[in-house]
Amino acid sequence: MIKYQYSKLGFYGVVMARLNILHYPNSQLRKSALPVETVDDSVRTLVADMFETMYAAPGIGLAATQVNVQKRIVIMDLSEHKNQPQVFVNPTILEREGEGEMEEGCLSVPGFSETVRRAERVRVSALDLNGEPFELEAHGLLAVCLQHEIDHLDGKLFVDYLSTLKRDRIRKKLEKQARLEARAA
Ligand code: GNR
Ligand code: NI
Repeated sequence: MIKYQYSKLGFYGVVMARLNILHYPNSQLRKSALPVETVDDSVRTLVADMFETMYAAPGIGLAATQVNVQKRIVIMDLSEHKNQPQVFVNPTILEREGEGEMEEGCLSVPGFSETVRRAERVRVSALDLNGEPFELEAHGLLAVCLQHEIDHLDGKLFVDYLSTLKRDRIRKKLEKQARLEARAA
């Protein structure tokens, strides 16, 4: 179904742009994204560019916040062959159940991964790329990824679940990295 959306949109043959991914501690990552009012071509173009960006990174999920767009849009592809794109516009967690831990990484926190505790199962509502509402029950990696991405839309990062000590260490290393990159540019 999603593959259909993907090809129906004509993502193939369209010029897609690779977007810049913001890195922690960039303050833009702390903004709360606004709901999408209409799923129109501008949203579909953004989604296509987000896929280009996510696949190139490479990553398994991406929130619009990470590419400096304050809209409630999340994309994901958890498949081995990167052929199962999933899109969630205005995603909302309706229910959470249980608890689980998983090692998480983030394209906005490059080079670091830490264990994070989240709900084991979630029920999520969202709109698809035609603006049609759908609901989905998720567990495992999909549940983790949905919570991780929806956190991004609320200005939250996985480092927020870590101790201050760990978070500050990561922040200082990435600040230094950003300084070096700014000097090289
Ligand atoms: O690519 C990603 N991998 C990942 C692994 C474990 C838990 C969450 C993720 S999401 C991450 C991409 C990303 O930063 N999405 O916001
Ligand atoms: Ni992330």
